[in-house]
Amino acid sequence: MSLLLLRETGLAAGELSQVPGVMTSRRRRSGELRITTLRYSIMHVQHIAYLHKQVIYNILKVLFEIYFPDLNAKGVILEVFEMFRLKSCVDFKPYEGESTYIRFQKANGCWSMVGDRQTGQNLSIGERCDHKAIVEHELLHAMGFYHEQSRTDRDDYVNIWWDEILPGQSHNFVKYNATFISDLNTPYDYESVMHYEPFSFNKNESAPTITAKIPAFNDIIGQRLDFSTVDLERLNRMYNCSKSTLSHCQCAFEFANICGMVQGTGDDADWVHKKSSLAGQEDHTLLGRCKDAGSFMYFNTSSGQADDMALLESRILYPKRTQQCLQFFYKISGSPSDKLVIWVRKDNGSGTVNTLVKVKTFQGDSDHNWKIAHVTLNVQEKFRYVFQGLRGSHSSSSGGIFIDDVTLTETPCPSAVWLIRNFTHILQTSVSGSVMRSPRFYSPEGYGYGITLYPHGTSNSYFPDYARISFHLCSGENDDVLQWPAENRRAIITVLDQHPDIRNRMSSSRSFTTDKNKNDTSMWDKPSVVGTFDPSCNCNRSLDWGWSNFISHKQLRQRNFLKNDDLIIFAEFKASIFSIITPAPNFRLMA
Ligand SMILES: [Ca+2]
Ligand SMILES: [Ca+2]
Ligand SMILES: [Ca+2]
Ligand SMILES: [Zn+2]
Repeated sequence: MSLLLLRETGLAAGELSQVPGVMTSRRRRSGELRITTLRYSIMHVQHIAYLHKQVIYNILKVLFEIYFPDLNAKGVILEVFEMFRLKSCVDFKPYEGESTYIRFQKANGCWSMVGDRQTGQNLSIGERCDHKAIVEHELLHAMGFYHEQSRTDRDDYVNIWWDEILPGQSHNFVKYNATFISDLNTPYDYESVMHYEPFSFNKNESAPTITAKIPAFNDIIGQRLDFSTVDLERLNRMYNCSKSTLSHCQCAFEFANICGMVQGTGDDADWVHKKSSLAGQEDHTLLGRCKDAGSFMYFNTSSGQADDMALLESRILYPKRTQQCLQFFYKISGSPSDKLVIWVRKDNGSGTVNTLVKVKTFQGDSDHNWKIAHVTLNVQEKFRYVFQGLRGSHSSSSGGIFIDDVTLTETPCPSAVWLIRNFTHILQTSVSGSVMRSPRFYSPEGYGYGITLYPHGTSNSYFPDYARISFHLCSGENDDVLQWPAENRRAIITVLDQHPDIRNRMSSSRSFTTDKNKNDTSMWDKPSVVGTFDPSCNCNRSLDWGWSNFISHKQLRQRNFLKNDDLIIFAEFKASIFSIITPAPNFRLMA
């Protein structure tokens, strides 16, 4: 992987004057998409009749208004449905004439009614509301949840500064008594996605309207990453969920039963369930930080014969969808000729799961650190996934193969993964304007693209305490047959929270849809024409478009964003599915 770390002077990213061949002194708007996580309008119609306690349906009927005008918001809404399916038993289906449903609109602001009104009810994802956590917040309202600061016991946890609240907005800070709402036996949660941030509906820019009684939590309240653990506990309690809609399984190997995995027989050796011990022998879940905890699976390649192998097989799994993603962390510390091979064991028609199909091979190299891996499985019947450790033929190994934090989901694997090591060091040694560019990735359609990361923002950034992360197109081998400009495609960038339990991950995710009317006209044209040559990818890179406040340095240090000091960024660039569907007049577009 080639990283370019250099200091740019003077220009904000995305300015036209960076483009070779375009002589312009006009300073156009920079590549700026400022998601207003700090201040966005939420309007709530409060209906006393609809209780926090009230369960609506586990399957919510949803209707996108005809010609819902925002392709990106639609994409975000569909992704949020998947988050609910992954993290709860709530599901969504298109509206088919039911008497009660949610009608998504692009109205003024981000807002929802609270609870089921037993009729078609509106939920607005307005301008700049097309953000994962904001859609989650509004949907939780529709499912019966009020704001966290509306809890009966909130005065034990926060101060409300009534004089600082904008006129007409004080209803957003109302507290309800226990006969009206229930806390579902969960504690007050500063981290809830339903909590306001200090500067919500404030009159004066410098005066907060709500502050935490423990000042340190002022940095936490108002997070808009994802559901908190307690948000999910409540959602799953209220909707009586015993498991999620989408099946998933995971294993951190912290318990002796190793999640029901079994040792292969007829092989040469076994995988060993090992506890973190010496330096270089730590697991990935806890990185050796907790005494007497932190385990992983290990195949020793330092002894034995060439081509010796050991199989570790999952319990039998029953897929609901036809595509799965196996994500895991691995480390090969032995010989570069050691291999980790992923297989699937399927039913060969006899009713037993015994036919092996090879899916992907990971080869050892000189990098003896933990790496993240993704393997797409396309299984439709009961199966096991299998880890095969294979000792190299000419190995002079003093180590082995490590596996930890395995997750299987029925959602697509990310199409691009950028792993940046030693990020704390990068933050310490870079300055405003320092820039790193990812390798070139290819989208499923064949577009080349990359991610630009400014650890301290551009040199003139309003947000020096934030990392700017943005998207750019790269010239590539398919450019002659692709459609240009590359419009109506969604770019999605996710900074991964590396929590071992996927349900507790609060990753930071943002997206936009390419639109030549919103950006500089040449932005999505062929990078070979409008881009600048970069030897690190041996390709042309176009101007980047993204977020100067993608993630704050404070936030990066919280949770598991910098686990093992690795920053992991996922990216997608895909056709917006809605742009393909051209509905006839009076045809209801549903999704
Ligand atoms: Ca572990
Ligand atoms: Ca064995
Ligand atoms: Ca053998
Ligand atoms: Zn709200």
